[in-house]
Amino acid sequence: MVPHIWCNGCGNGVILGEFLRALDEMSYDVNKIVVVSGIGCIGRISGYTNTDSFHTTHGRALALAVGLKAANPNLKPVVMSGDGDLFAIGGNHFIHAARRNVDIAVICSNNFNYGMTGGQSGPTTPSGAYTTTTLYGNIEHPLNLVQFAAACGAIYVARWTAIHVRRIRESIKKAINKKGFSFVEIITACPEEYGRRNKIPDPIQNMKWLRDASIVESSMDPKDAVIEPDKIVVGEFVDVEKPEYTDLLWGKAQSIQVRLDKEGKLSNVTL
Ligand SMILES: Cc1ncc(C[n+]2csc(CCOP(=O)(O)OP(=O)(O)O)c2C)c(N)n1
Ligand SMILES: [Mg+2]
Repeated sequence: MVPHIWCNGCGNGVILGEFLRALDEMSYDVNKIVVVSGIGCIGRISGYTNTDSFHTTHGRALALAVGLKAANPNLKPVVMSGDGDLFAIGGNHFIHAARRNVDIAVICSNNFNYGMTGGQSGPTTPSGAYTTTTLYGNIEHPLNLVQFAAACGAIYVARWTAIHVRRIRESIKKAINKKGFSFVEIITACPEEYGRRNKIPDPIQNMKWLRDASIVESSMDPKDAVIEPDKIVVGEFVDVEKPEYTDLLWGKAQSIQVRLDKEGKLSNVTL
């Protein structure tokens, strides 16, 4: 299957490489990992991993992963999919898998558009950006995936760009090791579809943009993790523990309520 199908300058190869390096360094039992992807350029990733893997229908990667985990809690589904797949057609599945805290590591390649189908706008396309469906500039407000994942209840939330290779690897390791719903957003360049229409057609120019715009702000409130034309806040934003859905389902954990005290600290109360 190698060389892969992704374009020059696309960050998907970086995601694949760092995922494989993470598994290798963790000495993780790959028989327990199931790579589940949706449809789109990044969706092809499930074909490149020597694990059990599913290239599912558009938007349904998380639905399939939840089913896998509920039926066989010994497995660790790793969902790798795109901004369009996870947050447009699949947005509803994201909300409820995160809310239920199902033990799944979600790695999202956010290239701000539907790369595979010719560069249409999607839920993360920045306001004013040009795409094949926003010829006069995007009039919509984009979804901030870090804020969204945190609000839905993810227990680990991080954002990096495709130039933060070592940070991506460490975050993927954390996401796989956490028992619950983890979310790692990776901003990836898409020179061919997004870059070409937004005055950054060259792969190197794209990488420089990601480098110059990124500001590492770990432990920042997710609501402040903005993405602006010249500023992409990256880092780890959520890292908490909560009972996991399939443990509750199979009677291995007790339900707890997470409460916010007057100083704004989270505390757990067993019900
Ligand atoms: C039900 C259905 N609707 C639409 C499509 C067409 N389609 C294929 S990929 C895609 C968007 C993928 O975008 P994203 O998830 O951001 O992945 P990328 O290609 O950017 O990596 C769409 C709309 C489809 N395959 N199935
Ligand atoms: Mg995309």
